[in-house]
Amino acid sequence: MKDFKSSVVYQIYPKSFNDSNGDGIGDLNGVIEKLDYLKELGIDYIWLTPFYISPQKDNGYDVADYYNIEPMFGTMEDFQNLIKEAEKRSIGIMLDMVFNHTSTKHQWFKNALKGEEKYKNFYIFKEGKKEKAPTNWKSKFGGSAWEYVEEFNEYYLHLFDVTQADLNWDNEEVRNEIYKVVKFWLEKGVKGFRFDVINLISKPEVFQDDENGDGRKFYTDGPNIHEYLKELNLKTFGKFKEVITVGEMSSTTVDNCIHYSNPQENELSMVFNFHHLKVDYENGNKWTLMDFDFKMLKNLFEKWQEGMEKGDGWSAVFWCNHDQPRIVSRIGNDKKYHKESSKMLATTIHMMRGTPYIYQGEEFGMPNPYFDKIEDYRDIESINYYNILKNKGVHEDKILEILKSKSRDNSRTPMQWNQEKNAGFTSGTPWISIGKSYKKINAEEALKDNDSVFYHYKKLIALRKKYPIISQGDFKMILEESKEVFGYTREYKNQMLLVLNNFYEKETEIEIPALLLENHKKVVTLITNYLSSDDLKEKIVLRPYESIVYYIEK
Ligand code: TEU
Ligand code: CA
Repeated sequence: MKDFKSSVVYQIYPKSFNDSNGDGIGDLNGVIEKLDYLKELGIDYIWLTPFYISPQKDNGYDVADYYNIEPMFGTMEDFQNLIKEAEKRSIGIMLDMVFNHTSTKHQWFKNALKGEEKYKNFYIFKEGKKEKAPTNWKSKFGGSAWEYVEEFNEYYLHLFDVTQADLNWDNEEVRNEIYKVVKFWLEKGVKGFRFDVINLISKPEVFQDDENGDGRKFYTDGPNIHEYLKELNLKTFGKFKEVITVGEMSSTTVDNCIHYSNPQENELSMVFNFHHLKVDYENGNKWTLMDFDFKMLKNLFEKWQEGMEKGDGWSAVFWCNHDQPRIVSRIGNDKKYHKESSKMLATTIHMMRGTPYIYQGEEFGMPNPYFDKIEDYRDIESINYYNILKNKGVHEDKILEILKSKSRDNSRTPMQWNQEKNAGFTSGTPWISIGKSYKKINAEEALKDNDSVFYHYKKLIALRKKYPIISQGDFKMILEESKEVFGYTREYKNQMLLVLNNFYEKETEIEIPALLLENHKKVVTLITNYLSSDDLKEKIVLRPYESIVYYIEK
């Protein structure tokens, strides 16, 4: 049995991973073909984003049937085969469960639209007038969170796209249907679950206008959320001790996340939060251009690392996923310091307290694709905001600049496998264009180069297996005042890790606090991103994006 604290999860967005049959869309057999590659990297679990029946308005996060596989991804037999082949390589499969909403093409919603009371109660319908929605809440993809249904003179709630109707978790029948779905996949041998925006499922009793926000304060970490998660745990995966779970928590708090993930609570194994990925949002607004705020980033890491540790909670630690631009383009430097900055960012995450998640392509430093026309974009959120900004009078060029840095499609371009046509992703026409960098930055090149980003990730994973301090140690931030360096220690028994990361191109000298230099029995440099780095001493010069980890025994 694997321990999730010393495990590493690899996220696959099947549509963009590997196409086995030339239709331009990645598929489950494509994943099977690449299992040996993932085995080489050393990961423990694969999290697959949704491949269920879906009209694909939001690339599968709009589920129309939880029990069947969208034919373009493959068949149930392919899926069983994937489980079996992964298991042979000691890799567990984690599934993505989207239970805040269903597609409006789901049979439940279709029945609701026919006026069947039972199914109307599966969703959140509220009375309203044609001119005025029940509340002023905003959808996370832009526009109102309510859609009017003429026949009923009512609105239904959709926190995301209008084709993603929110489920009514206060209805016990809905909860039982959901538990059935989880059990169905458990019986197929699934080893983990990622629950999509799970902290948004419990809606308030009274629906009212949000005077100073978009409504999120009423439904985020809502009134019955902990009760519902406990029930989900008890009625489904709780009996399967080896199954791991991670909840995607939108706009959440440390206290709630402790509650979600403290083992005594019997809710989830761990949680994602996104606060550290909003440090380049001007005044909290994603659709702007801004350099990342390093001070804010450091403060957030400190707050979450120390807070979660105090409450015995557990975090998923990560930079990248299918909703986020590529980190080497966002915080690193994907031109001059591609390797150095990719490795530094990797070390920063993998040495923190939590379970690291790697998003496909991150392991060799895949950058943003730098699309320069609107036709290249596929993502519903990007296209919605393109129109919203256009209507606000923002200049086309400016909008394209913003999308180039912020669009979710930055992470969704095909996996760059090699230098061949379509980066080796498909023999057909890819559903979304390939990134410009693929000739230089791809998996095959990375595997040929001993000093590549890939081998750095591989080493980080191997170190986690060898040194319990990496999963068990207590976290403390050091060098708080540094404007360039994020430094921290981890402590466990008589051991210590000292982790130094220069987030900038500028060379910088740091002073190691005297206390950390005393009484050493043994000091080893565990990993760095230069051929060799300074030994541990009072003053250390960090070169551009240099990152060093010292292991100390006292
Ligand atoms: O994401 C939730 C979510 O909050 C993000 O989509 C967020 O709104 C966006 O990145 C901010 O710009 C999850 C899935 O990861 C995402 O792919 C889905 O679109 C969404 O839920 C709806 O299911
Ligand atoms: Ca295919």
